[in-house]
Amino acid sequence: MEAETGRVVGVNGGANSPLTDGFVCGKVRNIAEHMYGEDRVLHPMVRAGAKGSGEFRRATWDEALDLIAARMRSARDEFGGEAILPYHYDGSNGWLTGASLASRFFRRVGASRLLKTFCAMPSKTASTGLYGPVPGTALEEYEHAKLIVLWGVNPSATGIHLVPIIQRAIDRGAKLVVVDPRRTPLARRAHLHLAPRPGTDLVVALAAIHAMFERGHADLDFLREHTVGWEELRARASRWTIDRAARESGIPEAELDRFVELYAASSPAVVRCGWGSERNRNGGGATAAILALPAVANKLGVRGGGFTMSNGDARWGVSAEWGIQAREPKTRAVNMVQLASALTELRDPPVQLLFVYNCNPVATAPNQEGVLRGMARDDLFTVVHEQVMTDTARWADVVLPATVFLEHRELRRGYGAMRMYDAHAAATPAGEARTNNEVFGALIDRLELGVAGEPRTDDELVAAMLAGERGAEIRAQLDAHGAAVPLDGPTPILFRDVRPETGDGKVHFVPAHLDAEAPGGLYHYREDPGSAEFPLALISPALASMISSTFGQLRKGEYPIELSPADALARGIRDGDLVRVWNALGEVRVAAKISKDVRDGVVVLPKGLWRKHTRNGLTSNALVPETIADLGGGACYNDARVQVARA
Ligand SMILES: Nc1nc2c(c(=O)[nH]1)N[C@H]1C(S)=C(S)[C@@H](COP(=O)(O)OP(=O)(O)OC[C@H]3O[C@@H](n4cnc5c(=O)[nH]c(N)nc54)[C@H](O)[C@@H]3O)O[C@H]1N2
Ligand SMILES: Nc1nc2c(c(=O)[nH]1)N[C@H]1C(S)=C(S)[C@@H](COP(=O)(O)OP(=O)(O)OC[C@H]3O[C@@H](n4cnc5c(=O)[nH]c(N)nc54)[C@H](O)[C@@H]3O)O[C@H]1N2
Ligand SMILES: [Mo]
Repeated sequence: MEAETGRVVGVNGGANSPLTDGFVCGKVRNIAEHMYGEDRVLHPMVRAGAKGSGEFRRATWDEALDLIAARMRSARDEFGGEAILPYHYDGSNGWLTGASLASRFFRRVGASRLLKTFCAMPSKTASTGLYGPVPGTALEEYEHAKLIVLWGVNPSATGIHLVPIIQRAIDRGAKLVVVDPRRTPLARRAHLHLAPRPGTDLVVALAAIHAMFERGHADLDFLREHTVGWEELRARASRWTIDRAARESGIPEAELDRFVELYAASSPAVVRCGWGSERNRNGGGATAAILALPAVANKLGVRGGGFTMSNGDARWGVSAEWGIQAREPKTRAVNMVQLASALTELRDPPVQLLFVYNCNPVATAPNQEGVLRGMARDDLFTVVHEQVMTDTARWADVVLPATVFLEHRELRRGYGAMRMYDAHAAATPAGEARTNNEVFGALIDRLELGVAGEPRTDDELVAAMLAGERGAEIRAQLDAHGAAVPLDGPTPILFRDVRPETGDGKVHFVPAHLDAEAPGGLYHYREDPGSAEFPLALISPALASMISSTFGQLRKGEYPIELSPADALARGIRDGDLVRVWNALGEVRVAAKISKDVRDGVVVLPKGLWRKHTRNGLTSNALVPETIADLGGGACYNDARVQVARA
């Protein structure tokens, strides 16, 4: 990183991560455009025109914070603390800007609690249910695999550092299987590409499990010694014969067969499970079944085998909570997926004050028109702390300028790599931008919620989070190498170096709490929500050029919806035609792009688009229901079912 006179002039990859290995993706290489572009929010602003008009007047920090504090007090006095709703996801934030003083503040105010369910909740609930909080196979280790299965994940866009590792494994003779309704760049290189109908991964994985048992590929000795509930899993999977799963998923029987035999015969075999398979009504059960497979066939305990989900579950021995120092109150919980309903329907008390930070819900939350109706409420006071003028910030009563990661300190863990970094600010904040902790620290003072002696500055917070002997060890690693590794090292192997953290050290295939939570029980399959009226599955995968909606302001022009040649032909749609895409929730107008990479019955409009990227100012989320997944309250982005016609 080069910082001259406090301004970022360029960004290059660092050498202290063997995973990234000096390489930095295009999005981040262009960070200066994000930091110094015309959409950057440079000073506090108070709404001057109608809600959503984007008309603001400049204010001082004191004026803005006083106004917010006054509205907080009046909301709390009149309606109670639960009338205040914090709204954030913290997707790319670390321990300092993700929680810390914001959590302390909202807990002490007695605000409604936000269930952070945009992403990874079904898969995390499933993986920790089966294995406990254990790390998955380190991505560096994939080089040693003989078979790599990419299930509902598209590393070419979302985790670019895995791509050269996969290529090296292929060069050494490894086979690649991709499970994805789209022909992704790696699906093109794969030896086998299974293209399921969205939301059917559960039956695909259960059919593979069933076949493993039927064909003698299950490791019964391992199952008896190291697992609980395998007979129940076997019984539940038995419904899903290969031919039945083939019919439900739309994958040819012969391909499912080939997958089963390839997986059974290969070792080391590793499954990289992604998030494409979790964002639907069956997402939790799907992840559970996908992650059960490596235990049924016993692909564990060897280098380059096993599975990876999120690697955030590595054991660090320190906690972000240590910086918060405020007990979580038992106030009302609001699922962030259901923001539209929360703003338009919730009573006792209604949401009176919405505080958005680290998040752009107008672009990223389901039921977009519902969210917009909620944001338009005259009696709602909305604060948005943002780096750039997003679709959400436009609807605010007060916009506060936020620092970009190069302008503040951050303690962060990798999403893929099992490493922790303590990144110091490399640039002076643009304009009057302040960090999350500066903002929430000031609000703690204004509402007199502070306790003398507790950590307040970023330095104090980091010291609190890295307290104790283990913290000192991490500190020493950070100082010496620029990165720290988890307690079990950077590449622990499950069933060799670590055991499942389930209490008895065994894999639990049908944990009681998951079985109770999932409608119909764990591994119960819920039918496709499509109908004759709305038969097409709309999926919204990630774009390589953005991180969810982040950097969307830099993207010029409209974005097309992709559909298969057969689906286009059946509707008389030609490439480039303007189409309407609609269902009972809403309608989006965009150009059509005919693509052989999309399977029939599926249409694709990426996640994170801004309103300016479509003809009518609505994006895929205008078509996404507020329904939740079987586990973890997760979003069902890929359960949107639509019809498409020429406009
Ligand atoms: N460049 C970039 N990188 C990112 C992000 C980004 O927006 N841009 N987002 C970050 C975040 S927040 C996350 S959560 C991760 C997500 O990382 P990924 O999980 O890789 O991302 P997605 O694009 O959501 O989904 C992956 C694939 O799942 C497929 N898919 C959709 N529905 C189904 C299904 O029902 N079954 C199966 N098997 N596949 C399905 C999609 O076609 C897509 O190719 O990436 C992170 N990295
Ligand atoms: N249709 C559809 N929608 C989706 C998905 C999908 O698959 N389909 N996927 C979902 C997924 S995986 C995720 S993770 C969510 C993510 O959705 P969001 O949580 O809304 O994340 P982003 O779109 O990245 O927006 C984050 C915002 O926070 C701001 N920000 C970043 N750092 C800071 C900071 O330090 N302080 C403050 N105050 N602000 C900061 C950025 O400028 C940016 O505008 O989107 C979800 N939305
Ligand atoms: Mo995500």
